[in-house]
Amino acid sequence: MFDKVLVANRGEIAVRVMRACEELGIDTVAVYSEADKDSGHVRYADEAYNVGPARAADSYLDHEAVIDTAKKADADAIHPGYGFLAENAEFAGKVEDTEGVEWIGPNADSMQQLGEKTHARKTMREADVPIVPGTTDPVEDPAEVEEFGDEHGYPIAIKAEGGGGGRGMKVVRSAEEAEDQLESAKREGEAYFDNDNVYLERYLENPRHIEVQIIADHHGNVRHLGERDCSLQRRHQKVIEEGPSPALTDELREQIAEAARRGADAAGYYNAGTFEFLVEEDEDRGDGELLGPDANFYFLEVNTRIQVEHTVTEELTDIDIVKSQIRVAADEELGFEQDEVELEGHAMEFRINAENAADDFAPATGGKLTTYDPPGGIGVRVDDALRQGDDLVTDYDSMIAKLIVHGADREECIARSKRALAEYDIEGIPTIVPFHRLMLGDEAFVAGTHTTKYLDHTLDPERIAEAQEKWGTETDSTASDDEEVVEREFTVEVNGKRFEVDLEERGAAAIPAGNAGGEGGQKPRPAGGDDSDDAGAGADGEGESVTAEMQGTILDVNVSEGDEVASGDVVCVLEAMKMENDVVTSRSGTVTQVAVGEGDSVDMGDVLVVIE
Ligand code: MV4
Repeated sequence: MFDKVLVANRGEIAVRVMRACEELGIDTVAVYSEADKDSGHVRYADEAYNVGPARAADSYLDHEAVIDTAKKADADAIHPGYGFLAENAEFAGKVEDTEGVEWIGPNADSMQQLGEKTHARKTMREADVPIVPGTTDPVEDPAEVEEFGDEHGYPIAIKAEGGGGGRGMKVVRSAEEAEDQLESAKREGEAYFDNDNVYLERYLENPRHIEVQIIADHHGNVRHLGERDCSLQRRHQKVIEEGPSPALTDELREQIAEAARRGADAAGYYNAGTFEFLVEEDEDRGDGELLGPDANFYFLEVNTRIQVEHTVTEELTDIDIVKSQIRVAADEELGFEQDEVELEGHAMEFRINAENAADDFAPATGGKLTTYDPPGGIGVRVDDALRQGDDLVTDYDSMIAKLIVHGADREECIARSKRALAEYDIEGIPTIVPFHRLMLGDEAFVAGTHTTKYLDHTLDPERIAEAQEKWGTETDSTASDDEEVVEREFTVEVNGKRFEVDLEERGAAAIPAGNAGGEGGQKPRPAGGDDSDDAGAGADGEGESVTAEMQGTILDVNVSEGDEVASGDVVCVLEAMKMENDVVTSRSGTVTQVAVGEGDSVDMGDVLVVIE
């Protein structure tokens, strides 16, 4: 097993991964950007390293910075979380090629091959996994699109070979649109993925989005952990995920999951992954009716990483997927058979995004968590990295936490979710908690008949506005600080290891600049002595008097009239800004006057002692 893992991510998923490490007895290394100095994942880690500026491309996405940090910290593996570098085959390959550092994920070759959608379609077709009717080779000519339309009818989806998620798909509704849409799909593919190859699929008008969790080891064991239903999406962003799907019979569920398992096996896949499917909805399906084994389901793509919503499956199976990822990456064998995987009850995940749902889900642009009091109790799990008092970091995505609720069945899960969301007390920033509460009372969602089109095309925005009005909290968008931040630099030694420490003191008054030219006087020195050779706080370089560098209280006077002092001697101790500062003279001579006594208050510039 690994001794130390570097987590190449931030926020809740970084903490989630570190928690798994903690339970496995593995030390954790965080990386952070300038924007994340005070973030939760940095607090949680055993060690933390700055990898660059706020801009992700210069920090979290900097391959060399991350790998160099792993080497420097002596980490023996890297876990990428989701997002950032998680699906970057080139980065995975670089980690694989780094002596002494393992990649916690699928091998770089499978990431590369499954990332190429035409290749993935071929692999799945060979493994008897149904793919959406269409092409597996790139199309170049609008005539090919029209031929496909003649044969299979419209609409047709033109997809980028390098695409995925919400990007690089164009819909062709008639032969007239073929040329323009083909051109536009190729342009997008080139711009987003550096690859202008596109392929065709029959476009399903109103599908459900079902995904199957896979975990596989290096010993040929491939298991599926059941499915999740992610049909509630807004502009390709999932907002609520649940499992099992409320729309499938057990028979269809088993067919889809088994297809995914077969596909993973055929692709030689290992570690965690998700197989995405579209399931054709039956337009006439009423409440209480389910999609059975006759329904069409089609493979869409593989996500070669842990996903945000992996927690839903963890609640259903009682399997810690992140721990499993780490174990299989360390060559351990999966400790359970397929028939030992049992799904219990029902689970839902609510993404807690710092967005105003009533304002077209606009992300918050700042703010402070003046109140942060998450729910608890039976069946409630909160994955986050926040504490009350934290400033919102707006440089990355807007998801600040996840609420995951488990119940004996969907009905209990919904009731429990309503309860938990009502308990969730967040003030200072907007969140989509009110939107979630709306959904839990929404007819289509509660009946489980919503599809991927529901939020974008059916739900009345007026109802979102009402929910926000009813359940939204005051936000403090002006929050961010005009408070003073006093920065100091120290070198400290901990257990024989040297660290440069940047200390940021918040809420304190700024340190006055001190005597002009008194270079050494700028830094208050902690009591206990400082034997550096700088000029000394309070000593007036030219003159005869030692003056106060800052406003404060005299704690102790160390000299009396007539005393001989040498440069560097402490003449008194001044307490300022909750610190004891030794006031040192830079002159040698005789003390001719002591102007202060213990307990006196002094202002900056006041004479303390005079030396001749
Ligand atoms: C489709 C589709 C219908 N038919 N493919 C959107 C993201 C991309 N990765 C795949 N997507 C879709 N592909 C065919 N042949 C509908 C979607 C789609 C969708 C899929 C999953 C979840 C939400 C979605 C929302 C809109 C469209």
